[in-house]
Amino acid sequence: MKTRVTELLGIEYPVIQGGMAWVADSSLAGAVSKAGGLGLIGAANAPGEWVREEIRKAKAIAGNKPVGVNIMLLSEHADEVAKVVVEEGIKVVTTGAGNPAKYMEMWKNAGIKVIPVVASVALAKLMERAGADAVVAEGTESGGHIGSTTTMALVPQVVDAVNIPVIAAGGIADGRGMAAAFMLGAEAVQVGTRFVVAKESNVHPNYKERVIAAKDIDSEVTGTSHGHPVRQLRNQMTKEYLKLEKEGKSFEELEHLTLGALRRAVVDGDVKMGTVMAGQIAGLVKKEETCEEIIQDFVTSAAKLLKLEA
Ligand code: TUI
Repeated sequence: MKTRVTELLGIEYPVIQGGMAWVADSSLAGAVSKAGGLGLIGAANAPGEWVREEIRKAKAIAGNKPVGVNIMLLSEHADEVAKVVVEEGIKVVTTGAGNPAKYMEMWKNAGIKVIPVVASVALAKLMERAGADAVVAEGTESGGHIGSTTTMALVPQVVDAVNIPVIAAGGIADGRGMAAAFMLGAEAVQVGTRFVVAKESNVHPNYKERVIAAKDIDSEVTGTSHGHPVRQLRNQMTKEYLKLEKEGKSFEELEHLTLGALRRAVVDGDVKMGTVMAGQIAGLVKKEETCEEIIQDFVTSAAKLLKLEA
């Protein structure tokens, strides 16, 4: 399964782990990279020094294989983290929730491969012109902060609009989804939800159980009214939030429900009032497995469907 993405990143399999806030730590990222995919530390809202420590721990797990960092551009620490990745010799950076153009020159000068996550053709084209090495085209099926176009519609349109390789994300949790993404022109997949329940994932057992119990129709999108739509699994918090949102409450009046809520779910296991971010494909995720088992399942099944050598 050699593609331009495996060549660009120096990885064995075209499977990239999503840079999930509070979830994608050194344990998960190190294990994904060790298993031949690309593991990413999710910097989210964390300070630079936390990211530095996690990079070092992940490298110790992954050995000589590459580990990347995902930078969430809405973070107040984004400038600091952008420098930490250079100082720590990181070779791959993905970005989310914004336009990373202002960091591009610094990263390119440091030999970093830059892969912005985009939810539209317009941003994909802008990123190619700014020097991106690839893009992740992320459909609205994804968990967390999302755009509005589906993976099925977004991926081929981005593929036709740019010459750099495209990585598909959103709604992909097994080899069938991976094979479908390749048929749309993608050269790798980014996977989030299935890695949330990996053995090496440190999320609270309640969070894993909630993902494993999820059905196809169990996700909701909150925050649409103030321009930051976030997909998560339905619970008491989303019910209260959506009711208030429907009543036209302001961002300030809603904020108390979501402040620190991802941490409450991931770390404390409060899956009733916490934010349980997961994609629409959660219903397909049925068991806890090691990252190696997950990646091997993806590639053997996709290769069979695509009639390739695994
Ligand atoms: O970033 C993600 N997923 C995320 S970030 C996150 S933390 C967060 N929590 C609450 C509110 C906001 C963030 C949880 N999940 N995926 C990549 C992604 N990027 N999806 C959509 C976008 C995106 C959206 C708008 C990228 C750029 C953009 O506008 C570009 C511009 O020009 O500003």
